[in-house]
Amino acid sequence: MKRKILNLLESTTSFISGEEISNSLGVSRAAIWKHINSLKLEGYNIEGVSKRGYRLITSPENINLLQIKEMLKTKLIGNNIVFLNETESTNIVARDLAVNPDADGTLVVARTQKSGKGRLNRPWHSPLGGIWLSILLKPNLEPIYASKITLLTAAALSKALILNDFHVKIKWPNDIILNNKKVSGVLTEMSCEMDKINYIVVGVGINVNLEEKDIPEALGNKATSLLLEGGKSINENKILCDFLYYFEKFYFELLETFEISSSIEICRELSWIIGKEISINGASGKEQAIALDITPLGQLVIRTTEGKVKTILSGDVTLTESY
Ligand code: BT5
Repeated sequence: MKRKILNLLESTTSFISGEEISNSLGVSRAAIWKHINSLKLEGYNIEGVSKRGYRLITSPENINLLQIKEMLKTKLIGNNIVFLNETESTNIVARDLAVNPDADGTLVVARTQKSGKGRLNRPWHSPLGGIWLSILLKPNLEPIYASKITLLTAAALSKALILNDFHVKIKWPNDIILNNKKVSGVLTEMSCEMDKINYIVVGVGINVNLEEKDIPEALGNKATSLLLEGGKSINENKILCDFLYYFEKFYFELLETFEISSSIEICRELSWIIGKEISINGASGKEQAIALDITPLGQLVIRTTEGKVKTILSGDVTLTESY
């Protein structure tokens, strides 16, 4: 019976009255109430409003603070968690927390973002069903290390997704690609002085349980989700905690050695662009090139159409043939 009630709730985003459930399943209102309470204990977030009925808001697979706290295996990242149903952008929330002296490692997670952002202020679509998070860091490092944090984040995302059987690729420097479509992106923002980082905010978006209807048409053939590629819904809390585990591991490696060797190895091994013709929009404008390698410092090595070999610190890459 519990499953039947759940089927009804899952069939709509609106309220279903107790009477409707009772009539269609032939059970008493008291029995419905009992089953709804038991579903809530299993992690289903069900809203009950008198005279309107019940409405399913989220399933246990969706982000929820309780499960994150249970599964998190990190030492620093997520010691403080700010959990929000909705916000403009988790990166903005994290940035505003940076004045707090104990904020190092704070994790901000939101179920939805109204103005999620990508690099260069491009919009980031953030409906329910994704992981939208920001990590606030206050490392004792020089600003030059900030771009390494983007790469180690991409490496950690890949490790976590591969652990969960999604064979992703990395599009240097900040995209995670699954079956030739973008499934995740990283936005690293920083406040610094000449020789000192004040704080870094690492923003990560992962399309986990987004359905086709959740992806705007304009992104249709460029974006995908774990649900769409794997054919079943995935526990968002597990993906988030697996990611944070690897993120912390690679971040500590940077703090201890000032290098990100393990992450670079992963970025090279899983590169979606090495050996391919690309178009790169970087500091020196747009160029056609072949991506050759990623250096130990995390720069992209390219050979331009004029045959010049160069290293690029950051830029926007597209594959010339398809992407
Ligand atoms: C990124 O930028 O890929 C960085 C995305 C970071 C998002 C996270 S969510 C939590 C945190 N809070 C924020 O406000 N942001 C971070 P970029 O490489 O510039 O890619 C942006 C482009 O990706 C857009 O112009 C769209 O074409 C595309 N896009 C937008 N939403 C998408 C989505 N959900 N999935 C895949 N592609 C998307």
